[in-house]
Amino acid sequence: MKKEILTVACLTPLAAVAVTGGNQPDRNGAVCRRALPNVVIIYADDLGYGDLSCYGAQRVATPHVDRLAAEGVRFTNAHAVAATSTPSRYSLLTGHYAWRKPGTDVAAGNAGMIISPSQYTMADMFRHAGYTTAAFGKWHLGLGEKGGEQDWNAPLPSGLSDLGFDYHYIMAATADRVPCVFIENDRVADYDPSAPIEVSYRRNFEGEPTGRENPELLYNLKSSHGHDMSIVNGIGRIGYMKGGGKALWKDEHIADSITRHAVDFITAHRDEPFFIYFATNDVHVPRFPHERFRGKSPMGLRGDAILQFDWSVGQIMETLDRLGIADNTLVILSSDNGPVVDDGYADRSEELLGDHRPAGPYRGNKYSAYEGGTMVPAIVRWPKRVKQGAESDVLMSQIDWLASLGELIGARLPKGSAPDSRSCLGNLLGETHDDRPWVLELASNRVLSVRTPEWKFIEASDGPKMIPWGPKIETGNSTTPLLFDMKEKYEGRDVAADHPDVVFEMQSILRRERAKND
Ligand code: NG6
Ligand code: CA
Repeated sequence: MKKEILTVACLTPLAAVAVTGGNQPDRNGAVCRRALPNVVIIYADDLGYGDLSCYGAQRVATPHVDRLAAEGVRFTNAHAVAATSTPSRYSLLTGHYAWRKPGTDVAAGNAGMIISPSQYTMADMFRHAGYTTAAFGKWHLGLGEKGGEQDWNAPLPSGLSDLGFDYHYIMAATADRVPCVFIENDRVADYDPSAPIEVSYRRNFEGEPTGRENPELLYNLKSSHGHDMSIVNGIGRIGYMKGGGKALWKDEHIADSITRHAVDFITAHRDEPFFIYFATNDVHVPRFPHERFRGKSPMGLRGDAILQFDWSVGQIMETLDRLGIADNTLVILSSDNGPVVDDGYADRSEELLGDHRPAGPYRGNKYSAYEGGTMVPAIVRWPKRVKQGAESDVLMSQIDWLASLGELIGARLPKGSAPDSRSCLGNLLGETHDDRPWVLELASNRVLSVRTPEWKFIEASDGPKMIPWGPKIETGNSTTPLLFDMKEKYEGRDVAADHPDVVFEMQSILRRERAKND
């Protein structure tokens, strides 16, 4: 089911004046199309607020990311919408809070499409404005119409082309979930007809080894919890698969493959405005970077994966520089959720962490309701308009990036689309400092928090204090509501009892927002 694509190649005249300084389009829209800035979103996976040297990391150096920060604006109060991947990505790409929609929690590798083709996405927005659009890397938002029923040996009947992407080269879910193959434009890339692919999240296929029964076959990485089903490339995964042959990825080549495809795409489309969603596999588990990076950080494989992420950023920038288009490309770098150290593989990241603080000064990690779950690095570089070396502590959320970028390119969003996204373009470009009055954060157990410039409120819930399945992470669950004064960055002292009025106000915000679902 394809959406009708309008071929609006131009900005509205008003926006054209703002961006081009008055260049008017010719009849084919050529001038105005080229005047649009390219937009590249570099979206890391599980990269924490404290994981980059420009955010204070000492035990790992990230010179390419640091360059973006030095030449752009670095945000110190930017939030992902959720503390896990699928709901964060869903919200970023649709401008609709994932908690409003059932079925948006961490997706299996054979989940059906979570964003429905009739929803308006960020990619639709760029495509309608005349951009060529592409997605690379981690998808994790489902493919095909019905979960569990995809035929991976034929073109998928629905996928990213129905969501506004002209081109895609993606992983269906995460590197720790089957199927372990890349999907290029709805088909398994490098498909190997001699090894038909079967996938199940319910049962294994006859005669296929698993991490649980054949741990001796885990020659690249052993699991620390879970990840004991199919074995691919000597690494245990979540879910069962059979076949794949030459199409199966090698984890050590994932960053190279994703990056090469993005570089080729940029090179081919250098003369037209493009929007790229570049979603790296780094630094998610299983961490098994290329040998160029393995052993290169003192922090083990997690640190090595950060180095590999930085390299990927460098490759994108080098390509933009080489083609002479870096100055007219708006690059946004961020992460889908907070960091996690041991997330299910015995990669020694915990033992070798030393005094590195992946979440910086914040409490909690990925999955948590505490700030460590959603506080993420965010950097915007666009030399044409963004001041160099700026820093901003404006309160912002990725939920607003769709509307903000829409304002930048003069997009007219269809009525009812991106309902939770508000433009804060000035903030995103470092030109204004208008705090969002509040930001909503979704923890992995669906508990909602409200963050304002001054306060952090976590609603009451009855879940466990610690994540129950393995990683040593505080959830932030509490049977009474929690309130923290964010002058102290670490949420250590609950002051709810001292400020019943603030607690009431925060509860009202949640009530009002939830009521919009009805
Ligand atoms: C968890 C996985 C974890 C990771 C996470 C999703 C186990 C034991 N843990 O269930 O490894 O894949 O899901 O991470 O299987 S996310 O960043 O994609 O949301
Ligand atoms: Ca993630």
